[in-house]
Amino acid sequence: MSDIITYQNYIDSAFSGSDELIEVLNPANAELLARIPSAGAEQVERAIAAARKAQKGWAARPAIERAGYLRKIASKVRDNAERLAKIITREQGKVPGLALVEVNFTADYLDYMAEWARRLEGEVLTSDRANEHIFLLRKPLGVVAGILPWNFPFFLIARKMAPALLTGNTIVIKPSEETPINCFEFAKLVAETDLPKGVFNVVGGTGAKAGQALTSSAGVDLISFTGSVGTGSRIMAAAAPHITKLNLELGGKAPAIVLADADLELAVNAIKASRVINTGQVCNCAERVYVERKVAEQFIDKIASAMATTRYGDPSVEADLDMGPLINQAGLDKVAQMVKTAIGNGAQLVTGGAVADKGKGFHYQPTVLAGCKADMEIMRKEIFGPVLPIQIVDSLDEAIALANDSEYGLTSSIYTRNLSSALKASRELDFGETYINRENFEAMQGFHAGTRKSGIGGADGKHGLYEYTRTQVVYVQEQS
Ligand code: TXE
Repeated sequence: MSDIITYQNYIDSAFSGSDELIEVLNPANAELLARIPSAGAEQVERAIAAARKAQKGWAARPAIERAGYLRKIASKVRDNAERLAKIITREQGKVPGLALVEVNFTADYLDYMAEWARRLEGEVLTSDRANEHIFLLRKPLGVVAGILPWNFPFFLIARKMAPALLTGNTIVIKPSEETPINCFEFAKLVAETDLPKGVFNVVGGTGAKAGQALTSSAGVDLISFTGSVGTGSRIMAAAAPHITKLNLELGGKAPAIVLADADLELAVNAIKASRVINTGQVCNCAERVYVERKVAEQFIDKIASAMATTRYGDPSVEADLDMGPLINQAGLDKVAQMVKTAIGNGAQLVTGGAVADKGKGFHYQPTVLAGCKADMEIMRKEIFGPVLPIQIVDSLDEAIALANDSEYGLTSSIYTRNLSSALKASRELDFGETYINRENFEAMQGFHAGTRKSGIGGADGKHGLYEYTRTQVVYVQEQS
């Protein structure tokens, strides 16, 4: 096992280890891939202190200079795209094509955020007083803590780092302990640039130790987190004593509404692709379907056939797969248990429904469940796996009411050829995003934000960028 790399924290532009290590496994075959440091409070505080020390100088540079560094890093990412994609496939389990999309999208995202350098704007406000000038300045927050999930681990580095750095903040990133290798490889690329010391830091570790230390620190000005509702809630509690600002993306339970007048082929293809992509581990992929009775049988037949043809396995070894494994044993157990409970509560298994016999990896069969009811766990909780539960409805109104009756409010979709139905749905669906006649992904120039337990604040575009700033209003009275 001599070729197993032990990665190090990246603090103040230097790599340093930890006594305690965490093993990173390949989810497709449970083989050991690498070891990473399990940082504790002392290392986390050192990273925060480095970021603090660097922040004022970083913010003092012209935004266009800060953007230049983002562009340099984007270029390094592109130069290493194939290698990085292979790493992501091995540690996260997504198929090579999608891993490459993730890497290139990450580079594009860094470039996109860099473009904002000349567009950061304050405001000049009208005063009620004579000879007074009111200026609204937009300022960085200070030190950002970025806590990453494992489903799009590489892109999430950029989603948090790019707006943070562009607006003059510095950052400490903690990748998920499930998928940290790509983040340490990213840090190595950053280290090859002349990015000033302490602007970008990475600490490895668990949520309970490194994550808790980061989110409960008095030295952090914004916590930007993507992950589960439970962890989001724990982070809010950790942030409470210092009233630290939060930006939380906590997943979804995206409803897909299929009306009788929909283009069924399009609906089937889009919903299937969305349920299979990244093995169903995407915050905005279709998690439940409401189909109108008139086309229900046809839709269920078609989607079941489509799901049954899904090619899956170990994406590092087998070519032309549609999906790889789930992230870990806990993810596999959760999906299996949810399907079992749904069937026990009366859902009909149309296809799939079992852990796949694929050696030691965490593979689950693509599954369709019909006859689901609103109160079933499978229609209410995030599955995060290749399982599609379907409920029949009698009208658009019923579908919208069921869709909205959820603790999540991230994304939603509707399939119809009727413009009025599409417009009514976009007006009444109570979600941060609504897709009409398509599924995910979201655009980098959009605004990815959920309501209810899906989170607080959002990411991407102008609105996402400004989440990393605060305003200061300056009143100037002219002297006579
Ligand atoms: O997420 P966690 P898990 C959902 C999805 C999935 C479930 C569980 O339903 O099945 O969450 O995934 C860090 N303080 N999503 O358990 O625990 C942790 O180290 C600070 C949806 O992997 O939320 C990791 O870096 N940090 C989601 C990150 O939080 C803590 C994407 C995410 O882990 C911490 C991922 C703590 N106390 C999962 N505890 C989406 N929004 O798309 C953990 N962490």
